[in-house]
Amino acid sequence: MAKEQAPANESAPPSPPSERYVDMTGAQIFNEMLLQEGVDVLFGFPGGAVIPIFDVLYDSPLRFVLTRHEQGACHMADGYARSTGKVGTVIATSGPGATNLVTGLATANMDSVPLVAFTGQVRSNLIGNDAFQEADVTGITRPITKHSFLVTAVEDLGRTVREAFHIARTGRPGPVVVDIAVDATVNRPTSEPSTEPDLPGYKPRGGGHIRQIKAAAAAINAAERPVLYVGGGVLISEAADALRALAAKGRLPVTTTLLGLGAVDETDPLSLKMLGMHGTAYANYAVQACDCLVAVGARFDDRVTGKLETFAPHAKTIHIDIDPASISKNVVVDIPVVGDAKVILEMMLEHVEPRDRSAWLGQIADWKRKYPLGYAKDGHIKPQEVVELLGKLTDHDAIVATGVGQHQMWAAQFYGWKKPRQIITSGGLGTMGFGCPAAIGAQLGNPGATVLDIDGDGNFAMTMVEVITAVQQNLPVKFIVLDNDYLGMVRQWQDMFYQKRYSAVAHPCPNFAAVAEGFGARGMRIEDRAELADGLHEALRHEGPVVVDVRVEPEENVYPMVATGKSLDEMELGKLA
Ligand SMILES: Cc1ncc(C[n+]2csc(CCOP(=O)(O)OP(=O)(O)O)c2C)c(N)n1
Ligand SMILES: [Mg+2]
Repeated sequence: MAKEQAPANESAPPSPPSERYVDMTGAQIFNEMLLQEGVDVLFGFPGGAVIPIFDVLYDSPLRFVLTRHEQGACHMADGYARSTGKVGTVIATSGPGATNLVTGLATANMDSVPLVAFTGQVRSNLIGNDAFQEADVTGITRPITKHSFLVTAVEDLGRTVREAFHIARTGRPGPVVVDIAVDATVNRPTSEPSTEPDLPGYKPRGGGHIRQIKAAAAAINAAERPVLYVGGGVLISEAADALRALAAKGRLPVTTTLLGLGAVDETDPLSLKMLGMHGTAYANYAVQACDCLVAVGARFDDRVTGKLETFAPHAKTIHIDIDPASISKNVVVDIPVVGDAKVILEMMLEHVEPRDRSAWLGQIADWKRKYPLGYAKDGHIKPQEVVELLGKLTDHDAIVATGVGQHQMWAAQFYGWKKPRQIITSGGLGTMGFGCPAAIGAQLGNPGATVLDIDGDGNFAMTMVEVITAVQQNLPVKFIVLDNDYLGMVRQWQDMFYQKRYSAVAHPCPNFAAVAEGFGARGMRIEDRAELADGLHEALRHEGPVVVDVRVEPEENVYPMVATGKSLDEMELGKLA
């Protein structure tokens, strides 16, 4: 645990450590920069090249969270960042410590999550010599980060750390690596260095162009069947209120991507829930029938569009995004608006007019009645009913991390989302093992909140070692494993497209409850529907971390499903109740 800061002596102020960076070691400057940036939690794992930094952390008011694996640390920083909107921070040593961050960095990069990762590097005069625990970390991480820096001189350290935070949190956010040669942490600067960011070539966009905004509003006003298609960018830019106001004023139905869940309250009649491969039938039908599609902070991912050539075939498309590289990348759009979603939506609100859309909304209500999300509640416990119950028992108000697979889709479909930053999930990279550590990071950033990890057995087995971290940090995360003994999503594809030839998907698991007890957490195992509601209720009431191994129907499939290469309206609907 980090130490408490020594209380200030009011009568006779102690001579403070010099405030001049020239008197500090690089490691002390590093600590000072993190404090100035408002960092309160740093996740990570030590090693030779970062011992000087850890020596300073020993006395720092920063809370350092020692994880069991660097991948866990990176996902924790990610969960912290997604759930709070602040920059997450992680530190690892050179070589293997740094390479263990790679999956976490790529995960954050694909989902535009602001992270700063500090990695130790070998002594600067040894770089390139195949020194012990040397890896070309800036080279390895450049394609999977927003930016990466190598610091070899202590004079550059403070400024570079601040530049990293600036780049991570502004524009389209993303992960930034600062690779620091060990001598830059041990040495003191030769003269007083500036710590002001100096990035003349970096100019993130602000608000959008008024002409484009007016054109977009005019297209919406002229439309008979508009749909708002909302991605994670809306949550990142804190634009949910503006979006809700716009939808209400224009009577505009809203569908969201996986990362956009929570941008609208799903109980609002204007909500179509999620679209895409496992989206609702009514969202997909609406997109295919709409005459104006307004994409906000979304990137036309292939899991959303299905067959590109037939995606939203009748629509005039408007695309609001802060990243100009996202515009017309997959779908050529009619009206691009580049800039911050919140600023643009607030401006658009003035120009979008109230319209009677009862015919269109009536059609949508009809689809909702005909094709609701559903499942048959027979036989074994169904994974969908576990998610539904969790939604009810937590008043749809918990922060929910997930792994990747069937359970992730059921969480998305059945929890009942109502607010931003509620779902913490790996959308772009689809990283198995994300849920457990991300939930821990989210709990650290939201001490009073109920935080769940709705996980799959395969995912949980990958990173459940971090339950030990939750125990040590005394974090009351509820890990709910939808345990179907299968790598279920892969099994589903083999079931539907490979004649049930189940190759390498049977995934017999340990008794997760027993393992959890071994880790010092509470463990529970639920096999019977009769025990389900009480069991979950008890788990939620438990004050510490708890792992609930829920044995669910092994061969349940996720529906609706748009098979690869099919259009959105060519869904397999399955047995919708
Ligand atoms: C690191 C990683 N490896 C492999 C995959 C491919 N994959 C996606 S879902 C999945 C199965 C997940 O199994 P489980 O955790 O049991 O969840 P379920 O689908 O059964 O709910 C696999 C192997 C992935 N997404 N990430
Ligand atoms: Mg499974």
